[in-house]
Amino acid sequence: MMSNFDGLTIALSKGRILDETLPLFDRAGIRPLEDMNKSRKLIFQTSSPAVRFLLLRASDVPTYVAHGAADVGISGKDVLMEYDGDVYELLDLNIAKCRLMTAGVKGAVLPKRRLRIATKYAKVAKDYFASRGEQVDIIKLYGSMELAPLVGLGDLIVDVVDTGNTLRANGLEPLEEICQVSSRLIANPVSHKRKLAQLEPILEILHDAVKKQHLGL
Ligand code: PRT
Ligand code: MG
Repeated sequence: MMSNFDGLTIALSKGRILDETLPLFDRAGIRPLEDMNKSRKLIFQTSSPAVRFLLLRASDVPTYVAHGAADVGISGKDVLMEYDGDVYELLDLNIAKCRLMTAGVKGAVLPKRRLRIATKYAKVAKDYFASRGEQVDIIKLYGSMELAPLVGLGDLIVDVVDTGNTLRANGLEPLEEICQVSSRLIANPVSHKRKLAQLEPILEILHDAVKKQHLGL
């Protein structure tokens, strides 16, 4: 149906990123033609015939962009740090902010042996502990990390934390901050060259919208 679409394809994900991104694109005059939160569709036409949105799992956005199935996309820095493929990071949108942190059972004393880290952020966790000269064993998970240390799966977790309420509700405490996280506009390197004329005005408006949003305007 849209296979010969030659405009700009933008990959987004449901939830926080969509909720905080749509107002930014709105400022650029780009609005989906139907409610992306209610529809079951995965491809959305917008008020600009030259722009369409894809709705993906957050962790799949860099994959679509790296392979050129989407020209640009919006991804959390946490997701990008785990991703191996080739994408350009064009703009820090300063949205969906949180922190990557280590966390453990409240008050627990860590064992002296090599630590086991339960996380979906295997690469981030490995690099973080290696940078401190600590060898750890990574236990790869895909979600609900808060559960793991409560039932003896791992000594610590590495996860993104916003308010910390989820950790507290599960008897965990945040320990160390690994880095700050926000969402980034990423691009396929070839699209970035080939579609620059189309991309540049949108980039400029987004850049401006981020600045204004930051100043509360
Ligand atoms: O949920 P799904 O498996 O589809 O994918 P996802 O979890 O990667 O997507 P989504 O939409 O939950 O997150 C998208 C991006 O939002 C992440 O990649 C982060 O960059 C960013 N972000 C910002 C967050 C949070 N804040 C956040 N709080 N992502 C997840 N959380 C989780 C947190 O881990 C905790 O379990 O939300 C829960 C509530 O956080 P607290 O600390 O406020 O309790
Ligand atoms: Mg989630």
